[in-house]
Amino acid sequence: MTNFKEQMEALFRKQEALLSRKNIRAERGNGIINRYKYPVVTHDHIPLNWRYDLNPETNPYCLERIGMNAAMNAGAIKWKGKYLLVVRVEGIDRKSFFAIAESPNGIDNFRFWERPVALPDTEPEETNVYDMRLTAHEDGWIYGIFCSERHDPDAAPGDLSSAIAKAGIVRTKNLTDWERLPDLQSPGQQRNVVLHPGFINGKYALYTRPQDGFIEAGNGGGIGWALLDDITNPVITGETIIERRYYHTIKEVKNGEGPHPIKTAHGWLHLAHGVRGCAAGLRYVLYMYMTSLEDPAKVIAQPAGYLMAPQGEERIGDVSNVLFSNGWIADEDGRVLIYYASSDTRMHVAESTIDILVDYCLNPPTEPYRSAASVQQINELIDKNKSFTQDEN
Ligand code: BGC
Ligand code: BMA
Repeated sequence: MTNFKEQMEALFRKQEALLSRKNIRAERGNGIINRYKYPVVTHDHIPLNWRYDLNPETNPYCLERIGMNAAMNAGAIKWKGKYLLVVRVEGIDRKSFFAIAESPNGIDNFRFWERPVALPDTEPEETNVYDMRLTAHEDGWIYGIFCSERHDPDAAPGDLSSAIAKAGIVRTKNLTDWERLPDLQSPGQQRNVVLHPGFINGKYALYTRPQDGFIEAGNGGGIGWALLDDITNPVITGETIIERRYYHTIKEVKNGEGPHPIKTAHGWLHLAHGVRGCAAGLRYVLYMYMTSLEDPAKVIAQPAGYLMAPQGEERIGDVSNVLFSNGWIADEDGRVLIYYASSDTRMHVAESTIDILVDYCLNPPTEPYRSAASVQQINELIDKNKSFTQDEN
């Protein structure tokens, strides 16, 4: 009791050491991306005054009063020279909410703003919100599209798991005051909805992920594309699938758009997640594809397989074997910072450049769909390499 002050000071010191720790670039791997050693945001980064009662009178044992479980699936934006993540923070009560963490360099020193995001509470049935994608749109607003989840009113009595996932839409000019627009109206359920940054023939354009049920993509088939006349009355009237799922690939069970695509001289770079089922449950990896500059819904490049899969400590967490990304930042100097969460638990950063990611998308062989074709691809590379292979004697 008497050492409240010391205990609290120790907590603040420990947190400050974590917050100010310099991140370290991992050794060069495959050349495409470079991971950084330390997670950039974790539940330990959540400000102590959101969790502890700092008054020794009312908290004599110096206990944490509101526990935090995870900091994950963050949207990202560079704003006024700072790198911002709109983090999905999840409490020990399993409710998630959004909170902005800011870094001066994008790779370390992320600190949360004073309070969580004040998301307008317009839907009494809305139980959980998560996975916001940020888009600074050509119309001058910054939009956030997130998943809004509620219990399925038609669930059988006693079924407390069936839920309905919809896309909620907010917008802001200063990332502090948020205006909530009506939820996206779509024939089925939606998760992973992302706003394209520019107008397409004068319309707002969305990457969607229609799904039959709460978990199953079912006939939903993949990443969709839909145009909206009016974002303040967001009704999907037509939706085409542009990036499909396939048997025996990394996206056999589900896939979904990550953050909004990045424009390059060669086309739009897309980051997405692919899911397959296995004995250990679902496995989420990150993959890339490109669409054409003239038509951002037309796929022009699909390197085979994943860009990043859970590795080392990333493999373990609340929902193990998951990498998920809904945020990246393309810097003015061509650097790309990929923010990704591992196993629904913590946020990391990996680094690349526009040039490398474009080269990566355009040059590797495309999905072979069959083992025999994979072997053929390898043999072609060996043949091509013959005159370059180093002497082995
Ligand atoms: C969880 C999400 C998850 C989804 C589907 C939701 O209740 O909050 O993290 O992606 O269920 O499993
Ligand atoms: C969901 C996603 C994420 C999550 C993933 C793995 O479908 O929307 O929220 O990271 O599953 O649990």
